[in-house]
Amino acid sequence: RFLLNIISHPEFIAGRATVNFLQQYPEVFTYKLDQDRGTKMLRYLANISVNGHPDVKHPDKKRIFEKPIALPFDASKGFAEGTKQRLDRLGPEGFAEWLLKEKRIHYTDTTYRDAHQSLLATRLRTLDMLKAASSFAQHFPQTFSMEVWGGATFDVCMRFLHEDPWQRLRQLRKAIPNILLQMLLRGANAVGYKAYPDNLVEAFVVKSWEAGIDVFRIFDSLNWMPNMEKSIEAVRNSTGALAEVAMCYTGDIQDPSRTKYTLKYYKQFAKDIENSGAHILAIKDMSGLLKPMAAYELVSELKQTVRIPIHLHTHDTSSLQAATYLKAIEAGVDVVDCAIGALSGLTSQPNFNAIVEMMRFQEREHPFDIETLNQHSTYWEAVREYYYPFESGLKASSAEVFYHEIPGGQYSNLKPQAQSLGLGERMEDIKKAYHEVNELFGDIVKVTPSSKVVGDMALFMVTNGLTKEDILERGHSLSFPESVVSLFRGDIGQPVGGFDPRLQKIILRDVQPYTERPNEHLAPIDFGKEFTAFREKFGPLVSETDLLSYLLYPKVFETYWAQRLEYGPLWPLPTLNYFYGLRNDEEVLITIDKGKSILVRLLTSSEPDEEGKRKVFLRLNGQTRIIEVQDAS
Ligand code: 3PY
Ligand code: ZN
Repeated sequence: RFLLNIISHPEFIAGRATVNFLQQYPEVFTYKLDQDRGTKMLRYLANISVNGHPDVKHPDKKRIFEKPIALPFDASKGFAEGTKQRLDRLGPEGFAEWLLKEKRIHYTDTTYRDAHQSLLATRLRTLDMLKAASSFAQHFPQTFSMEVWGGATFDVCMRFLHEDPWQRLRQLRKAIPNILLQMLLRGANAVGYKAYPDNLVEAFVVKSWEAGIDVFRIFDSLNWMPNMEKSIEAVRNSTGALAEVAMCYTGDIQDPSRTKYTLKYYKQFAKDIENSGAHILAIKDMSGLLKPMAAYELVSELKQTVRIPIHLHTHDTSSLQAATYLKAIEAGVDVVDCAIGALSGLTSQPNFNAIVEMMRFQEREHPFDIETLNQHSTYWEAVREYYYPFESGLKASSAEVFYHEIPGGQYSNLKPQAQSLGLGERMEDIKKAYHEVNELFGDIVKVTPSSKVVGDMALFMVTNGLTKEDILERGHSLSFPESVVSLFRGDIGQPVGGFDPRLQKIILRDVQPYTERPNEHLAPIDFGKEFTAFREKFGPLVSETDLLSYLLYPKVFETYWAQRLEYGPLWPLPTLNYFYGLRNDEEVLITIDKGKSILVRLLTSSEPDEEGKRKVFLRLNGQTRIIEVQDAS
């Protein structure tokens, strides 16, 4: 099998295998990792069936799920050429010129990244995506891009889903060969919450590109240009991808009392972004604050300011954002971000299906077959049910967002965070505190990771019953959350207009702040040395991309890897069984590899013995197997 893996590898067939072949393509080793997959998966299923999934705190045992029906992919028809082939043909500059000349409005589908990050705590599993991906790509080759990676999906894959984010990307690339794949990159913070060494960010960009990313949307959580420059350089110099650089939109350009983030500010920022080498400018409205008339004004002005295409992103928290898209489209925006109907709205993106209908018979219409798009939505509606434990509980949109300015991606996380601190009933106070902290911090841009700091501070104030005045008057005697100290030290960069020196002194006391790029304080990674040490620690089966996962999230990777060895790859497990296990007498057919399936039935389980262990009786392909599971209840 090992030899077969090598000789059937595309690089080997193409005659490009070098002495580094095994290091470059460690996946040829996977046969070892995946030995005995059936038994390993059985172990997972037995455990979940007895103990439940640790992430599902209160399962509704009576809940009935409908079977999601994905639209079939017709392999005989293949894929029509799309934006991916256009980028390959024209290169990034040529592609951006083409886009700029396009009259039709273009759409990015965010279903596989931001939509579920914002609605379902980022829990969507690869298998559910793969079931619809090729069919979507076959039916809608005219889609501009699909945002499928980055942001919080990277660590959540490993932390909560037993998945390798790199494998997810490679699988999606294979399933969607004709549409640009897009990711969200937090500039100097890569896909993390803090600054990383420059050469780690660069290596991350290169490997992401190799694994399938075509569009890097780069942003900085404080709108600080120096934090984005290295990532832009990496995309431009070391990949053939598009560098889409974002200005985060906050405040309200039409409110005369908001003097920091004005139209003038955004125009200057857009100019700086264009000068930095961006192929596309993104307006990243992470909280959904860009109102329709403001969008018209902003986009019209930016169109006069820069000569690169403009891509608009928003969250529909207030329910106003379809109108924002309409006005932005009138003003000439080139691309807008939408999520498939069933995963749209509220803290997610505006409804793809509805926006397509809005544009029907209009001058800038980009035709999409609405019936097929609706059928896709029906699939996602059924899939969404599986993830009910991760719903935010938000039932309606809310204009309150213009007051608290909480980003869509953070909103659904803040509640569980509050609950874990015993503040579940105090959401109203937390939103108020969030607003107050923003004022206290001098109106800063709030998006990962700066939004997390504002959230931490808000929770700190509510927990301790503190007001803004208390912080300013008695702050010297308070012990602030570590993330707050770190922000004021300069660890995630410099905010627009700098920090308020009085507050900075209160929070930092004797700690010295700095204003250089945080990454400049970090020693570069010696990848050769690190890789050797990494393999010594984790064995020969870990790959170069695993090393990047480890360097970004050491503890998370360590746990993920231990579970990977114990349970094998769990992505092929149906979501229903992944989260809820099997009921007595339930049988499931699981495709664990191309053409290889296992049939599993849970027969019964014994009462716990004196040590609390249960015997779980299962049938694997007709053979009875007994697995001992420690009952954790
Ligand atoms: C992220 O960084 O994950 C975001 O979605 C920011 O909006
Ligand atoms: Zn977003």
